[in-house]
Amino acid sequence: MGVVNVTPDSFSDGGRWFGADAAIQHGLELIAQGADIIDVGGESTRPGAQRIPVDEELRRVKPVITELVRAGAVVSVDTMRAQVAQWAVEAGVSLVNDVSGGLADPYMPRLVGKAGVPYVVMHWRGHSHDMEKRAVYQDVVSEVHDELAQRIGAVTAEGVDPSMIVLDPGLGFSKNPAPSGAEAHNWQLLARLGELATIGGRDFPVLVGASRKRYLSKLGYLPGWRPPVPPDARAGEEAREHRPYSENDAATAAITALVAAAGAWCVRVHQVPANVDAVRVAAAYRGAARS
Ligand code: PMM
Repeated sequence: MGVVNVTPDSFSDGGRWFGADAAIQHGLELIAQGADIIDVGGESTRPGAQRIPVDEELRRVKPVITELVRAGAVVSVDTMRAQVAQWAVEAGVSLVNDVSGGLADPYMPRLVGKAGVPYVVMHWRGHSHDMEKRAVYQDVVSEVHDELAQRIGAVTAEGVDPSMIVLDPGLGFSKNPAPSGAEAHNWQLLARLGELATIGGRDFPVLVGASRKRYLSKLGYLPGWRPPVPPDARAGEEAREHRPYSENDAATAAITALVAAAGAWCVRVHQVPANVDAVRVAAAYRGAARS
């Protein structure tokens, strides 16, 4: 799944594809590079982000989704709002990707159930403006598992067909970015992905959104890399703390290989070619392991 963020402020690519034409071109490029699904979102969920009005979200995604559907792409809409999902489903998107797993908008599960499209239910504990303070767990894997199980119960009660649900551990969302130790929530979820997929005796497909996130920046600077010198104040500040998000593509591809080998159904990534290769590596590896 290739990401097209039509936002001025997303985590790693905010502003790059903000204009509709640039976003459409980028989506078409990701397909040409091997993405099977294009995920189009109009609202940034970076830590600390404030919400935007629904009209603005629709204004951002409408031309991009319309054009990508017209080009024959399999399109997913990344939204927490039923109103946006409804427009997108009518416009021809194949999948609703709701980072709140139906918690942000009570009308979402019923809408998705009626539409009969696949539904990505991500682990989420609250909106971005204060999600970091909710990163408190005794055992992150069992708590994420149990909270996802609750969401499955809630959305199926609203009419979502369980066979249409894709689970997502929500890397970076109310998860501590620490690289090791008891607080390394993202790494523990990745290492024990298989435990998350089985809920109520049923195995769900799993989507992993590891791409470029902050916990990868905590791995340390790449050999030979030097922080940029201000005047770019944001880049300077970011670089002093940890390496920039744009330097995380190789680490992302490494994670893709690991989770694909562990049986993940989909990876949501910003940069496609290396991740297509990583998926091929995992397929060959799994094939050999089976034989
Ligand atoms: N992460 C982001 C946005 N949407 N959707 C799913 N299903 N899973 C994710 O992990 C996820 C998502 C935030 O990442 P970005 O703003 O860097 O694209």
